[in-house]
Amino acid sequence: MSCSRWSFHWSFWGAAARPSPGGVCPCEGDVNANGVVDGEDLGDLLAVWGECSDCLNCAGDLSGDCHVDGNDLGILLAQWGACPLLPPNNDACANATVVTGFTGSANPFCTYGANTDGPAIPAGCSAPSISNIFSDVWFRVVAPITGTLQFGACADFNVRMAVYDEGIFGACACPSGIFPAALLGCSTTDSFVTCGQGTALLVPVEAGRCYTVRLGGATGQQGTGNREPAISTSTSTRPPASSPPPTR
Ligand SMILES: [Ca+2]
Ligand SMILES: [Ca+2]
Ligand SMILES: [Ca+2]
Repeated sequence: MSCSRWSFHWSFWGAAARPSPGGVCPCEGDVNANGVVDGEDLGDLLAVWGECSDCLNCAGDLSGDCHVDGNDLGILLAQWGACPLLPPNNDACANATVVTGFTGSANPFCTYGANTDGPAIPAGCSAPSISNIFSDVWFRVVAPITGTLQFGACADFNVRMAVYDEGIFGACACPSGIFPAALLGCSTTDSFVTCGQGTALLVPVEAGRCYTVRLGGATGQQGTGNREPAISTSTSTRPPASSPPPTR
């Protein structure tokens, strides 16, 4: 089990939007992700009216069709007011959010109202050592290539992270239960140049294998942030699976 701590600099990460715990997770219509749908969101939506310049990173496109138009305005107006006090959708490991993109764009997450459903962390798995990851939310990654998975997060709270292997039956699995997924590594909040409270792990991964990422906080710590998955091939190049015999 690899339990090293890793430090990086992410120049593309900005500060998280919400500074203090005790809020609510953003809801549909909450364009600026501050827990309430109001005139600020309306202004943000109208400011990007029309076709999205980036379909995957278009905050005003609430309907997900790469256009900011009357449909999105209708969604916003229907959600007007404070976002409901609901736990995040990926609060339970069984409902982990599937990660498919490995780009540099920001991917928001929120732990307000999340329960701690992951197991305790064994001593020595991070520096400084942690006993648990509280108010955890979950993500799943099926590695598209064999290489190194870098999973990082930049948050507005004291964030912690763990990465687990797939189950013994060769499928995605959670770290609790009769056949728990094995812990591969964990990390605590570190300081970064552009990220006040961030954390990251590097995990060697195999193509097609499922990995489960757990994000949470220190005791009593909840909040929002951006996660950043990245994957790269290992530095050693592998020969092709089969090479034709030389001919002359
Ligand atoms: Ca808002
Ligand atoms: Ca839309
Ligand atoms: Ca949870």
